[in-house]
Amino acid sequence: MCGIFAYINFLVERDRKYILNNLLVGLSRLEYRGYDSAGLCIDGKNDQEILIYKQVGKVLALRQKIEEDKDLDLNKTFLSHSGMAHTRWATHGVPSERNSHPHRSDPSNEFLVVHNGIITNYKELRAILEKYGFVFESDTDTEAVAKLAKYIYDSQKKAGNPLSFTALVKAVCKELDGAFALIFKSVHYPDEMVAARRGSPLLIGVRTDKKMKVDFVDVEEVVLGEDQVGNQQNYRRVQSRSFFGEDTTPQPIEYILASDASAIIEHTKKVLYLEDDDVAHISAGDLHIHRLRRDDNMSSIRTIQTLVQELAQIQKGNYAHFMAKEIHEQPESVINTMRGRVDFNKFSVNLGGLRSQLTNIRRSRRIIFSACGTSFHSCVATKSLFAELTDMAISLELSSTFLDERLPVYRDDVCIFVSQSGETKDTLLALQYCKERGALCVGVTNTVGSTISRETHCGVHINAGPEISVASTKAYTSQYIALTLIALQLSDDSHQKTARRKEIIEGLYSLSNNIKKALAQEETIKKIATQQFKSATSLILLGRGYQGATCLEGALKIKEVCYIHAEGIFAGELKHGPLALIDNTMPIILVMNKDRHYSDVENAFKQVTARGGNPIVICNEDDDSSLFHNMSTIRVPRTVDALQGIINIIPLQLLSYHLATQYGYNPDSPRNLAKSVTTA
Ligand code: UD2
Ligand code: GLU
Ligand code: MG
Repeated sequence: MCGIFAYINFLVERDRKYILNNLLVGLSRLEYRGYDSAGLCIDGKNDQEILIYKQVGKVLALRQKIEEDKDLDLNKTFLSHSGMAHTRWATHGVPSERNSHPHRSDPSNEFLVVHNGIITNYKELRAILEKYGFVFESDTDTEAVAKLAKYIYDSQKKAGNPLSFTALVKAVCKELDGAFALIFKSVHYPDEMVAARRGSPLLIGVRTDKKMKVDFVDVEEVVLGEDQVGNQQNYRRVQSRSFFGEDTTPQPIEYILASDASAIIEHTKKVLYLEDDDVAHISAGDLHIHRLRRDDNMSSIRTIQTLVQELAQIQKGNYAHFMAKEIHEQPESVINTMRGRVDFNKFSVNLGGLRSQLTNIRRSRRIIFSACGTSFHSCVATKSLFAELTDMAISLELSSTFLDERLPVYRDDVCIFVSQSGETKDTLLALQYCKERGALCVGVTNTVGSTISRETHCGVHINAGPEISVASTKAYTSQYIALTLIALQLSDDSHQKTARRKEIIEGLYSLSNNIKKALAQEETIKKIATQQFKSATSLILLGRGYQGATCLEGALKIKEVCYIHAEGIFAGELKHGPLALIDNTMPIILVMNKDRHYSDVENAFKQVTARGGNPIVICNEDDDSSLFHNMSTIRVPRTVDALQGIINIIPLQLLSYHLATQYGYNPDSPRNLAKSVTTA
């Protein structure tokens, strides 16, 4: 993770040289975490002017750039001042000056923001803000935060309801999804600063001679309110913690905010770790910690209400359903999963979330995967690659049966838990079971701050963005990639496997384009749904090797949203039973790729057609086999065997979507199902 450092002096006279040096040294203490660019902001000729400096590369380069600014008066002194700095590890947009932080609300720098983490709904926010006339200058998710601050500030002021800095930041944070440590600075609130966090660390150090309360006891104001049914016994805590005692005489004081204690420790040993959803306000030497939620006043602000409504509308984009939107988002979501993690020039993978545990994972005796539903299928899909690359014993357990069977788990096991929401109850219970037995627990989740993400020892966020449709689509492809990345990283100490790793990383590089090509088959697939499968009541999906998982997942999609019985079958099993089901009335999909299982699948094809079966074949674009000359085919681009399943699942997602809509079902909320299954 990259870094944030901020410094505020109050009634302690400091010259600009001191302030700048403080910020730059602070950043250099965070350098060990890795970053691709750096930036900072300080006050200009007065506190109505903010100067911003940004540079790609090292903190030293930023320092040199600032030193080259001959107009900058380094001797100018400030009795009170707030400045902030950032090292960036890009998640959205390439490392470049324009994408470096701080980001601003507008050309006159009214609001400045530094951010660690990812705002997953930035696109929707950006679309709205652009509609209101904001002109974006970067490709980052962060910029939307700065612009949103100005938008809310301006509109509340116009409505005769000017907001305090804290109230403003709260209003902004409530609209943000994802993970953040954020610091705001504004010309409207000179010498003040507001910091907020959710999911990404942030702490505050204080340097003062003033006597502090040793511990930060909650100042609890109990307000008697009415709950929704009118019972007058609903206590509400007004959560604002004051840092000091009753003495309110202004005293000289300095604050240091950072994402990591290593940058604070040389200034002070008195630090306070912010918790998730804390909002810290520093003003006139005082620090107040507020809570983001429970401030009911905010929800009555009109601008924000309209914003929320528009957000919901815009979220669906031009699609009729979230499921369609999410299927079509995949060329982009797969890139987000890899962003900042894969170096396509050096053919290497670097997962920040696993770094500290890599040696332990490599030393372990076996890997156990545990998940449910689609997440389980992503484990099935990547299992053989794990075995191939890591040479470790691999086992795969449905979370619910894991507990039913009370399987033995040992201290030298690594258990990988996969869950989109990070709240899946069965998986969470399996996690607790393995943790109690001393296994190293690794999470693969889409939701930063979720229970599984917090309870696991380490893990990887798949960064697919919010998935709203109950039927999972983009989370599957991103889980598939995240697991592939873990396997690649675990094997990067093996020279033997270099060529194989390279081949897969090349496949990852062209994945997004290949998904686009698969999506371009939509009309063909729609025709199959509306013509060939129109009255299907049952469906069989056949495949082998890597494509077994594709068939299981494709069948699950069809069950979930079309309410048709569908079954994914490993083709090697045909003759052991399922062949009895085949006749000329049974709808069949056969997945047949040019990989080492091709001839085996050819056999399955023959077995099926010999019994009157008329399968629809999902095959590669370049497959000119005469076998299925007269059959319906869905042609997809060819990629490396281990990734082919990511491409192949696209037509099946589209097929289930179009089948569901032609029956008049709403695929976003299938009957009897909930998005995240939080009951066991
Ligand atoms: C982190 C930041 C990212 C960016 C990047 C820069 C967050 C959430 N991510 O991404 O925005 O700044 O660093 O290097 O701030 N974890 C679990 N269980 C799980 C998933 C994750 O314990 O199920 C842990 C993981 O071990 C790590 C942290 O959560 O300590 C963040 O995981 P990540 O995958 O988001 O990490 P990374 O380095 O890709
Ligand atoms: N998501 C932000 C960006 O890409 C912040 C990344 C970071 O944590 O440095 O600019
Ligand atoms: Mg000042």
